Amino acid sequence: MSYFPRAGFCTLYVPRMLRSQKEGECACEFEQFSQVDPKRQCVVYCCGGTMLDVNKIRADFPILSRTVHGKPLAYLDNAATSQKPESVIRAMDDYYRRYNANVHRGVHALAEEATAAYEDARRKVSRFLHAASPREVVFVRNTTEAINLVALSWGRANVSAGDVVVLTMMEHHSNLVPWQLLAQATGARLEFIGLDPAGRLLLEDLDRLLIEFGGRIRLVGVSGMSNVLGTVNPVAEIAARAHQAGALCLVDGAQSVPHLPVDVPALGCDFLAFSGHKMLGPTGIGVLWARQELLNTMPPFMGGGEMIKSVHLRESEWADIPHKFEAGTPNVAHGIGLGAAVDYLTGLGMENVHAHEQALVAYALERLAQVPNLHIYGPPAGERGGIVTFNVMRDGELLIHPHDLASILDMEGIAIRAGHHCAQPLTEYYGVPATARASFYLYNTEEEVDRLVEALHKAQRVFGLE
Ligand code: C6P
Repeated sequence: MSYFPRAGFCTLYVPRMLRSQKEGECACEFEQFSQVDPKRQCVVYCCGGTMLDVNKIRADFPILSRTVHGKPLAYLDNAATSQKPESVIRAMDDYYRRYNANVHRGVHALAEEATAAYEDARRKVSRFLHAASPREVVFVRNTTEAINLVALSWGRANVSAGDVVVLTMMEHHSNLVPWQLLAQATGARLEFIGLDPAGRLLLEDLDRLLIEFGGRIRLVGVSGMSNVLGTVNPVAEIAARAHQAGALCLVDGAQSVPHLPVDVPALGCDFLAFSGHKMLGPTGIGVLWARQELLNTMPPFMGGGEMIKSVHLRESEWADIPHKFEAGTPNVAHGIGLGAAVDYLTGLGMENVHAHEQALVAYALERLAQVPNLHIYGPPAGERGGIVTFNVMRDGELLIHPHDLASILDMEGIAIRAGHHCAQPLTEYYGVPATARASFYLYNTEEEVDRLVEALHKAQRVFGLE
């Protein structure tokens, strides 16, 4: 796979040629680094390559060439799960065909090869996050399991009656329900950071809570990027404020890790949870990252094989981290698949992935703004990732139910999600039963956005609104 060389850095991404431009000119002020593709009439990269060669990338994803209801698939449901490149599928196939064995147990060749590949995947994830050591990478099933691990292990040991866990109004159920369970079991209370009208977090709420509850706040939990609004949250700022008050900070990275460059020391958080399946990897494998000192102090999450050093009838000694948290036979094939997904993303460069999505979401917001009766949730381009959630409504009344909208779009071969997106308190806050959501990834194109816009017009015609 090839990608454009990086010759400079620019924060101005121009998704399409502006009308005032001539062929070969770029609207970017650093024009010596910029190039324009005259055939597509569009800036394909700016300042030396922050954009991706999407056609080449699409060829790596077998599923993208299929049709749905006789139309080419436009897969715009990436926040639910991403598609998988050939290299990821091949890595897992290769494991089952050539060296399938259990890990960390046998001394035969297959077992050693499987263990080496599985632990290599852990090293890749560790480098991807800029973690201090692979020992800080705990393999779990998904983001949900990672957060439950923290709530059950760290939470039960460190949170008691009267303590406070601060969350936000935009959390996914996975970063809400585990804390509700902890609060019910311990007598701790939950407090919430609210939103401004554009769907940004009100950091003054955090400051107010830090003053009101002082040293009783044990943890601040926040999503790196909202799966509904697309808001990219100021995680480093929130972690710094939490630490000043003596609290820890957990980041739900389910939507941010697949789409943004991540550097855990720079983020300054204490826990980071994410899922492999949203970042080109398979389902059934996810990660909890935490600092070694913290993991070392935490009790095991589940008991069984793999997580022990020695076992006696009445007591046992735990294995070192990360294995202390990985009871039972792990998901070897999918761990290896996640390693291949990390290789793929690293090969493209996460800055480039992010830049592509920024350009695409800016284009989508501009085009969708021209669709009548469309209410778009969340902040402006530049403050959000590649997620656009909307409803067809007028004067606060839904004109088309999002499920009907998603069904009409499906008939056009366009996959979006409709519902509460497992963030029901947020849907309630906006006073609607559901919303429709298009979410982009590195293989999506402006043409697919155009098809989405066209299909939204069509849906309104079906309902007699246009
Ligand atoms: N959101 C969506 O369509 P799991 O299911 O454990 O892999 O991921 C849970 C999760 C946690 N946090 C955030 C911010 C998420 O977006 C998700 C998954 C999907 O929005 C499925 S509900």
